[in-house]
Amino acid sequence: MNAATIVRDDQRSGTDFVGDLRIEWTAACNVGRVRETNEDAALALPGVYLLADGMGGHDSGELASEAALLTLAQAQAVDGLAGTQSALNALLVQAQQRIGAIETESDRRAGTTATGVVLVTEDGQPHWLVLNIGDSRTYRYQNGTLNQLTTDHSQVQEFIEAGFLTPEQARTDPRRNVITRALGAGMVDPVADFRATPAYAGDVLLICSDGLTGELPDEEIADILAEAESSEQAAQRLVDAALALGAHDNVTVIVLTAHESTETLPIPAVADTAGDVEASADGSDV
Ligand SMILES: [Mn+2]
Repeated sequence: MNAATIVRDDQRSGTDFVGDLRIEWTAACNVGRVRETNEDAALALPGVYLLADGMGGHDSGELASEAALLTLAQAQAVDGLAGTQSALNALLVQAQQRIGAIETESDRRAGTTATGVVLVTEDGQPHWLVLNIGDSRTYRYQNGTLNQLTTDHSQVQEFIEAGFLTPEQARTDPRRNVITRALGAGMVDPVADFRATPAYAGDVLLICSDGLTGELPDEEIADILAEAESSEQAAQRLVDAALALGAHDNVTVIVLTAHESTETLPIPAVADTAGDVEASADGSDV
């Protein structure tokens, strides 16, 4: 664990070799044009790519997002999805305790979202184990289509599911900042969603805070990903597009692309999403 791996007010890129995959990633975290502090943070370690969007006012949101990521940075991609998921759940409990200990100057408790992926081998096949708590998002861009792999834990998401709002209405609804799950923020136990999907060379993942999706509809995000020639260019252009639209919140993106690391181990370029596994927080389905 290394505090230098936290990305805030910065843009960093790297290449990780994990199993048979070469992962090219860029994490960009920008304060935006309105907020005085940057409560977002990103983390990239080989096979672990996560971000957190903190809340709580003064510096407590910054401390909360950093505490969450430094705790989750201890995640080891142990063999198997179920073992990794239970290790992550234990780390989420630790993170919740650390965040609960952050002093705040108001009655708003420190808290944070967390989302992203851990690359895990299951039955010899690499999988993205997707984690989410709150309203930050993880997407996969594949064959020209942007698919949100996570479901927001927010009041407007509940209105969408009830048929009261369209996703586009929700994006600008005044209630869009009300989240229903978080790490800390006075919530009782951290309840994350997990989902596993096979990882293939050619995969493009986008992990982002609501400072991106609050400014840009999915179609515009997909267009930027389609035209970018690298993870670095995609991340830069996504942040630039949010800034051009006013960047009313902190904006953080992690773009990662998976490539074959060797020529002797061909991996199908098109994912078979029928192999997806969805699981609840208790891990019973993994
Ligand atoms: Mn935010």
